[in-house]
Amino acid sequence: MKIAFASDFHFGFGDDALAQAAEALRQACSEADLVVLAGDLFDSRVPKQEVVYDAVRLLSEAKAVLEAKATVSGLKLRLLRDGTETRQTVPIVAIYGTHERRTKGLVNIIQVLDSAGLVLNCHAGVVAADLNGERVAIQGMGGVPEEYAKQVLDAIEFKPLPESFDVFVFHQTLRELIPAVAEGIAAADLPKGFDLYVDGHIHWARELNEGGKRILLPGSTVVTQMKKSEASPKGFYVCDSLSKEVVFKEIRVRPFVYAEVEFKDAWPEEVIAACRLKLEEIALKQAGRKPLVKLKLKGSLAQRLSTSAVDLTALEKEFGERMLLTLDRDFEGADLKERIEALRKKRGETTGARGAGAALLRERLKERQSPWAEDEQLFALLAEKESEAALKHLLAREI
Ligand SMILES: [Mn+2]
Repeated sequence: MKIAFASDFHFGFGDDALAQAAEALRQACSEADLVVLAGDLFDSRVPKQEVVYDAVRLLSEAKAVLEAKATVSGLKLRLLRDGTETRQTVPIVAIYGTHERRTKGLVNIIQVLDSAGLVLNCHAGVVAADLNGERVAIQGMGGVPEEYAKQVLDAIEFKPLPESFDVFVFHQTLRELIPAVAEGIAAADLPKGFDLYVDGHIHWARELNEGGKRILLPGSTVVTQMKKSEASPKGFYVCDSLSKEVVFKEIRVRPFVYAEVEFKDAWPEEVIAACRLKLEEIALKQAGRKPLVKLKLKGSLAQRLSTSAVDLTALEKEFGERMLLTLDRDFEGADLKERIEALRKKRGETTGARGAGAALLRERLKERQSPWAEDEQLFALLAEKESEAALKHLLAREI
């Protein structure tokens, strides 16, 4: 049996996300009997209806292709979930990722797609696929906050099925890959005995072997963070469950170029000239789609000039027609105050006023020694603007 593993489509993250997911999914359907999606199909917890519309159309198309194939090949599917076993026909298996995860009591978009018959949600469940006497079993766990991952893994007690090619699909950071996330799980924490482990979440494709566990990271199909690590090929994996062979299939994507220029005690005009030279060089190499380009400016400026002394607006305008350009000033020694300000601004943008509001509310509740101060679900519901659900939650619990 051929199984395709893809991940992190991030529907809703601009036009590239849809176009590149479509390319990956169409190619995966033409090459595999079964498609497994390892989370973050969508970029947000509550995607816009326009985004859902596009995704539904794409998945319906993929489902039709795979179902037609299954009719010819005789592929049989069963889903074991919540203590019941059901016969299924949809050869697309999915879990939710960190971007789609919602708090207890709320419905996530993968559950919506599952109930619409477009995917089989295998979070805490098993999809068993039989093809001509050969069996593949896919089990999974959706993306949870890193600090709870081990706990959830242990609670569900995943076990491989007898006499099958067993795949465990999840959506977490692995300490072996990103040691900085100290609370994350390590390969040793993963359930034992599976033939293959497939992890979403990490956006670059890679195959690794940790302590005898074979782990595949399909990576994302779109660049969502302009980091050096995202400048690697995008695509999906196809695994042959009989030969156990795995092949990476690259897809066509908008080119992403990450480059750095380094300076020492440079004057602003020197910085601009060097950047222009580098950008010309990048632009010349590109043919076809407008590339995404990130140019990082490193090193130091003359006489400890502030980074604002380097005016890059003309450069941005000059190359705007030829590329989607981001210039990142990362000069050392420049105004520390300025950098701290920038960092603060960035933090404020991501956590937002909502986070500050929640912190204030919690503080007030603590002052009054209210037991609600510790109620994580209440805060999660408020953060998702689910005021009605929050009210219900308040009324349901007697304190
Ligand atoms: Mn992701």
